[in-house]
Amino acid sequence: MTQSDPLKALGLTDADLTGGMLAVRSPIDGAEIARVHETDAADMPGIIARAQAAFRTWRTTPGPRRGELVRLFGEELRASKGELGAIVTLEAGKITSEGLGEVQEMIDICDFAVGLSRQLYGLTIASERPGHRMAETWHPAGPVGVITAFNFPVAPWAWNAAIALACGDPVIWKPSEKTPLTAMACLKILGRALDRFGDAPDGLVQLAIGGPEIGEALVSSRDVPVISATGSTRMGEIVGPKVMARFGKPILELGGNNAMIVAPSADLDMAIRAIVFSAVGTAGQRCTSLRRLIVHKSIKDDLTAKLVAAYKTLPIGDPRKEGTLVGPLIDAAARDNMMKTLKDAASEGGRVHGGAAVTEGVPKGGAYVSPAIVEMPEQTDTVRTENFAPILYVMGYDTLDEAIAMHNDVPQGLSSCIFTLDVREAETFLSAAGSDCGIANVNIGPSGAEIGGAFGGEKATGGGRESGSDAWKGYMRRQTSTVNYSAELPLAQGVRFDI
Ligand code: UN1
Repeated sequence: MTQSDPLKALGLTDADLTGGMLAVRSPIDGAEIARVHETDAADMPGIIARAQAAFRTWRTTPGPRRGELVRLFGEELRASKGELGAIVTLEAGKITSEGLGEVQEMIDICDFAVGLSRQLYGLTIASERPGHRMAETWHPAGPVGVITAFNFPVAPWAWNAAIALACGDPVIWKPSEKTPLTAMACLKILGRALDRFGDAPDGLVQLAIGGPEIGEALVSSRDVPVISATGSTRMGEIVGPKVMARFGKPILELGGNNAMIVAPSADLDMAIRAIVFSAVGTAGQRCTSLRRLIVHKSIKDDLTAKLVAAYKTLPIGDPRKEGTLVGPLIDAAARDNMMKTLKDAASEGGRVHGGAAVTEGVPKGGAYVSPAIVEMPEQTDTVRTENFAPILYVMGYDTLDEAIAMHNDVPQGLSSCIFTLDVREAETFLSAAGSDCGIANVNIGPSGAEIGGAFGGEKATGGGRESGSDAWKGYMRRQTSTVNYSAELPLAQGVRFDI
């Protein structure tokens, strides 16, 4: 298969792939695969106006009919899963199975959103006044700006888009500049669903490709009431306050610094499998990747030795090749950053295993590395900083209280887990005094969450929730209404105002 095959198969034309200013490189070998056209920042007001016009029609289209569009999109995604997964691999460097898994996550959220389109439930509330009925109703919020990152180029967009569409909101998508092709391919697939759907308004889902000025246009527009942004904490620190300053609703999914506590009773074979997948999968470039291992001192040396041995057998290389488990980092800058971080950790007393650039047996031009394990004497500032690379810090603990304190003593609060067979330890970890993260697991690694739950985290992770549970409420506006069906006009709180 040539590199352009899946792109062409999904309907991307030479005009889409050539003649633009934005060079797209595959992390597999650094080769340029396309030059795409960026959106002119001057066009953003028009794009936002089109989304507003689409909103006026879409908000009154019945929810189940909106769900029908999402159902068709899910069908089209099923039909194009192989090609879209291949583009994720080509553009983000994920191994084939993870590229396909990301598309599956899109399909899953479509299924969820189809059901949701018939379940945008409100409440009836007991009124204190006789002959009155109180209710809470959810209405579409308006255009949703979705800003996504390179590491999951399509699934987080789909979490937002499928839910937003079911909720009655148009979508404007600004993908990472590193992964515009997956975004363009998604719009082609969605286009097929829109054709079959028939009467969706123009401009229901629009793509805006480009740099910070595109994001800025979305973030600062009062006509884009919801901004859902995935990326670094630094990005969220800029986006969040700007959206709030104009009273928009930010949904932020930012950095993670996810840990696993391994207790003395843990099933170590299972823990090792979970650790390796979470720390090394996606070359450590998930926001849910395992970055810190907090291990009971009685088993620390044994577990570390087993992990170091397991890391030595990891197949590193071309992510398209059957059997590869570690593909490339996104680019050379990510590799340089990893190497610098390892030096910093070593200078803080860390003992580094692995963590070298790999040039043999891998495609030339890609940034391949051997994943690193770093034994740390304590949780230092370097450990507290998220590094988007396969670096796993190992630290020891004596008591569970100490482990939980260390666990929570980082700025981020996305995902977390404990491996233990002791129900007291497991429940303590999940309790109000346990993990402070948005996601907390027992005997499962921190990555690879299903779409049915709300996804997101606390503290520097931004507090946003996307995907399942009642995250849909973030895409709607809440209306409390009281209807008086009596012939009296009693006032609340017993207030008297007789005229
Ligand atoms: C991300 O890295 O931004 O839980 C999303 C997971 C995936 C999503 C990760 N379902 O690892």
